[in-house]
Amino acid sequence: MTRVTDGTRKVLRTCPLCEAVCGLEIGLDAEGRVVEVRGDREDPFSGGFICPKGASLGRLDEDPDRLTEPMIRDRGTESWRVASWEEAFDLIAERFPALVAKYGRQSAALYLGNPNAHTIAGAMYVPVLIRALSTRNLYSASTADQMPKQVASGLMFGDPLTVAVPDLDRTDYLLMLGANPLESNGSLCTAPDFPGRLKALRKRGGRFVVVDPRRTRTAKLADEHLFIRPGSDAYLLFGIVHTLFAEGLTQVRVDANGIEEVRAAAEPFTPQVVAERTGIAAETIVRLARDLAAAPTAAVYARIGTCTAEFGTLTQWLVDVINVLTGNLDRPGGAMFATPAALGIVRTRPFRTGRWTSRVRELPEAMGEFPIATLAEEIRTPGEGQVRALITVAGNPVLSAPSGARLDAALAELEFMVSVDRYLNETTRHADVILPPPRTLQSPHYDFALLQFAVHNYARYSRPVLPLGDRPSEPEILARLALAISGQPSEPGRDPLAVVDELVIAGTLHKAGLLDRRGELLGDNSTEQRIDMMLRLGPYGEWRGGSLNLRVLLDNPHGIDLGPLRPRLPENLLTASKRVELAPPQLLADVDRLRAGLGTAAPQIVLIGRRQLRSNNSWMHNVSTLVGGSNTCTLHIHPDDVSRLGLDGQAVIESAAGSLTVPLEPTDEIMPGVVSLPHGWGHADSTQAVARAHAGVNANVLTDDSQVDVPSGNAVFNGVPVTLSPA
Ligand SMILES: Nc1nc2c(c(=O)[nH]1)N[C@H]1C(S)=C(S)[C@@H](COP(=O)(O)OP(=O)(O)OC[C@H]3O[C@@H](n4cnc5c(=O)[nH]c(N)nc54)[C@H](O)[C@@H]3O)O[C@H]1N2
Ligand SMILES: Nc1nc2c(c(=O)[nH]1)N[C@H]1C(S)=C(S)[C@@H](COP(=O)(O)OP(=O)(O)OC[C@H]3O[C@@H](n4cnc5c(=O)[nH]c(N)nc54)[C@H](O)[C@@H]3O)O[C@H]1N2
Ligand code: SF4
Ligand SMILES: [Mo]
Repeated sequence: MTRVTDGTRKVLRTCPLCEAVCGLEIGLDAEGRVVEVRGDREDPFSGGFICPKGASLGRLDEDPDRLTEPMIRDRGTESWRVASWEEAFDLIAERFPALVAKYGRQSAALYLGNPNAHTIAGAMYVPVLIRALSTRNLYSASTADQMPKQVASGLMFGDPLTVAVPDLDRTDYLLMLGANPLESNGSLCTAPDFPGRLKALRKRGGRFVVVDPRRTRTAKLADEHLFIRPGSDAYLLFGIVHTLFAEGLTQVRVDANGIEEVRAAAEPFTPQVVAERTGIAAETIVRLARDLAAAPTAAVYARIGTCTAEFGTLTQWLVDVINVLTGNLDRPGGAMFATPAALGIVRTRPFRTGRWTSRVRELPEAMGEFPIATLAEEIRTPGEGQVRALITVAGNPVLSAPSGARLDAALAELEFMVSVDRYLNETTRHADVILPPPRTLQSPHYDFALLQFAVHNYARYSRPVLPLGDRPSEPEILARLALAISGQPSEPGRDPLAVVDELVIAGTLHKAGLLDRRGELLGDNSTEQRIDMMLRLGPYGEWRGGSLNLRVLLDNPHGIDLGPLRPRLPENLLTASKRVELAPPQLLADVDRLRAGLGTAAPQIVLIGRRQLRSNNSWMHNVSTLVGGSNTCTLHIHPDDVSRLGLDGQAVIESAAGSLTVPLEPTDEIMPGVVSLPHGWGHADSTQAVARAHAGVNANVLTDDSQVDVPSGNAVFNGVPVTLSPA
């Protein structure tokens, strides 16, 4: 894996910074400093692709403002001091269990942020923490992101992780809504070099259409771009479904229940009726339906612009309804399911939501979580079960949750808070204790979550490339935190990580009837042995008639190609009927809300978000090579709106939730009546020097936590009514 040239060594590992899972080749000097980062050309999935963030991995990992040691804050002050790991865990063991004893289990809450989808700690060790907490107050970035897709998929296929992805490399026609992979590099569609894959689609004669209120870089690459009124994607998709039925274009190829119910539900949404609401002409909607039906293969794909919206779940449902009705679900070139190498979470019962509801607003749980949109009121509303203590792991909800300013104020009222995070930032400044994870290069990597959504089957494991020294790994931090909140001091000489891993290994092998094979598991430590076990028990695994195990991945450090996506139905269905459920009652019930929306007048100006290539939510603004230029926090606005409203330079933007003063960036790449502000900014008080100098404003001051997508409880960030006035 390592080769030595003039004192530097080259190491290989997966980039953990976004969902594209690119292979990297990293040059390290004798002191372990990163001197160069390139795309790994021998990676069979990413083929050498790299983006500016991956290229800055060294700068990010070596950021001098990163925390390297635990921090303790003196209560009621802003004054922080460095502490030892023992002192930090002892303080938690002293305070946390006492609070829970006083107020009950539900008084403790956990928030899990986005990087948990990218780390081994998040995938393998967060469950230990959840078990130790045993509270219903679980929250994550999922309800500010993809929960609508998971609820729709869960109800249709029985498992919320059974998410169909466009078969990008083989499709003839791609309809993409609310995604901008040329900036984001793709989401819920793991595809390194997404731009190259889109160019290849066109080159092989395929067609690709983008639906977005902005003419994005992705839209410019497409054959056709359609502007759409924010929040109206469900109307457009229903118009397409209506047309498919009206013109006899349906050709269902999978076993599905509910086709007639879908036809009836689509009845009122004629292309003529939805045209005004969407801003897309009826003839265009009819043409889209005909093109989707006529293409040899086609896929509809819709991402964050359509998830974080008023009708997020209905939109995600209709995406797969169209994939089914056009005969494209589960066939090459259509929308397919990956076959990831590692054994995933084994569910045995069909997915349901609402098994319990939140205390204050009675919002249903989904996947065991409550919507992040209700956390602030759960903290601020007195009564039994009021949240008094919070743990955050890899999250910055003050900048990423709706009504961020309200949440900011709520966090200040907590009696105790612990954050596992690499920075002292807008959220963690409220903590009593911050526990920093080690550097990325000191951590192993395997993409448990993201390879579930890959457009090609693939596996790659990276060992840590730098030694940990005497500090704990992030898995160990989580294991020790789980002990501390349970009031158990960590015993010297007892490795809590090995204890956790042994329990999991024994339990899994017992269920599989393979306890006698324990001795065969490979790996330098118990984490690696667990990974080996999941590979052996996975669909390509040595214990399942294949040959895959950890040894194979260690021998292939560039990663291995496990072949194109292959049909999975009905084997991967977990619905009670063992058929695709096209018309889940819970979703049909929400169609009334959509119909009611047709009658309401559209607001004059609505706010949407956008992503920036050299950014990642809130936490990469402290690297000078990444900020500045196009990566600044400005309000995109159409020049006609600027002159109509008499604006100049800056404007005051106001919503039901709050107001901000923002610099304007007039551009005809956005629809009139729509403005766009990126999220993740607002670092005016930051202790991070570069981020403070490029502060921007918190877009989520404007978003409103009282608005959620009903079936999933997901936050609504796009289509927020706002007014603008001169600053
Ligand atoms: N208005 C608006 N709001 C949005 C969105 C939007 O489009 N518009 N998008 C939403 C989406 S899709 C998401 S995913 C959420 C993100 O919401 P969050 O996950 O809450 O926010 P991030 O900014 O990703 O914060 C990640 C945190 O993890 C820390 N971190 C980074 N790496 C590690 C690590 O290895 N270990 C640990 N322990 N910590 C680490 C960082 O320092 C940072 O504090 O934001 C949502 N908010
Ligand atoms: N460079 C970079 N990459 C990232 C991130 C980042 O912050 N920066 N964040 C990561 C995360 S957490 C995620 S979840 C993914 C998200 O990945 P994507 O889903 O590709 O996210 P965006 O680039 O924000 O693209 C969303 C698009 O939706 C459009 N849009 C807004 N409202 C609507 C609407 O109502 N209807 C339609 N049809 N379109 C709408 C916006 O104009 C925008 O172009 O990106 C990930 N990758
Ligand atoms: S596209 Fe994503 S995974 Fe690839 S180098 Fe950039 S940040 Fe890393
Ligand atoms: Mo996200």
